[in-house]
Amino acid sequence: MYGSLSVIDIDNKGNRLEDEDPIKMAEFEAKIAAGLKIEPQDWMPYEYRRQLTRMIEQHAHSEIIGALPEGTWITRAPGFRRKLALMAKVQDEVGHAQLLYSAAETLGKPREDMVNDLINGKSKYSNVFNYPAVTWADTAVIAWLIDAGAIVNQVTNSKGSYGPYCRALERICFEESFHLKYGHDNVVSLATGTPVQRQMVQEALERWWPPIMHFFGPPDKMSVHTAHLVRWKVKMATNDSMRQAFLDMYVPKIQELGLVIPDPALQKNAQTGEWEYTEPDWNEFKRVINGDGPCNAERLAVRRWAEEKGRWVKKALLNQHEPYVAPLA
Ligand code: FAQ
Repeated sequence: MYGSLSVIDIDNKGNRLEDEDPIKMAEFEAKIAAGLKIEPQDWMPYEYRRQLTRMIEQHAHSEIIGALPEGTWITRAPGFRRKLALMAKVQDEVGHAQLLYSAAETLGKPREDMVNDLINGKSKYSNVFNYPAVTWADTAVIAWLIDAGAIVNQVTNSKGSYGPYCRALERICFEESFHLKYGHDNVVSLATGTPVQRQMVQEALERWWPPIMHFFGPPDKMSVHTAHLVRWKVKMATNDSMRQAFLDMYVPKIQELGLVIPDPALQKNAQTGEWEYTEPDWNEFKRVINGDGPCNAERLAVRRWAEEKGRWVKKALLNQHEPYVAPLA
């Protein structure tokens, strides 16, 4: 069972594509070309396993850390119904992390190691969750537009080659669609509300636009992993195509609400059909994904705290708890 392989076993398999068995490699690639799924027990080259583990693990971390910016608003949500909906959404995001950690575990990396790599700052997670949700309007923009970006990515990649990841993505997308509706409803309420509410949502859009543009990853010409991942149908579209698909779907919807996207250069080129935009600051992106964003330290501190406080539950479930000693009378 691959599920019980340790990380060390995987590392010992070597990592050069040219070292892989050419017959097995040809069969593997033919299977992918035919649109069949690769399952955990199937042979796969080391690089496919490594890339998938990296990507699914980063995705799982993003969901669990992604619960935090909106989570900070649960106690301050405007009204009981909004609070209930926000709580349900945040809970869903944590559930998505569980599904994704399980999918990543099928590739051999134990969950404990993934969690340790997250809290020790070794693993990446999505850039967007390193920014604060300053006002209630930020939560509305996150739930609408970050979830929209996530759906564009996940619906596309759910048609990919690795069975457990695709099945997790399908399930996640059902729930994300509800999040998107919830976020849209909140943005519409604010955009059609009082002048103060309108201003609040406009300012939130201005804060979130650059991170959203970063969200789809660096431009294709700077992307490190896209070539391998597209070849093996892990990524079913490149970073730039996903960004374009998002702009195509959401720029008209944002403008319909009378909100102004903070990029004067943003326009669709009638000849190419492509959106032209000002490149977001890719140096900022690099800083943020490498640990130096406005909230990186705070986000990891919360996860470390949760790990420490929850350790006794884990021990109890694994039957590793200290035996109970009754106090002396
Ligand atoms: N943030 O060569 P590429 C959500 C890194 S879920 C941070 O282009 P790749 C739900 C990349 O890891 C959001 N790092 O990489 C929700 C690599 O670094 P490495 C998460 C990023 O993998 C909503 C380096 O840059 N979704 O939002 C980012 O081919 C609301 C080079 O980049 C997924 O994870 C980034 N944005 O393409 C939850 C989807 N972009 O590992 C709560 C699955 C790139 O070499 C509230 N992942 N990097 O050190 C993917 O589709 C891909 O991994 C990309 C990046 C497209 C993110």
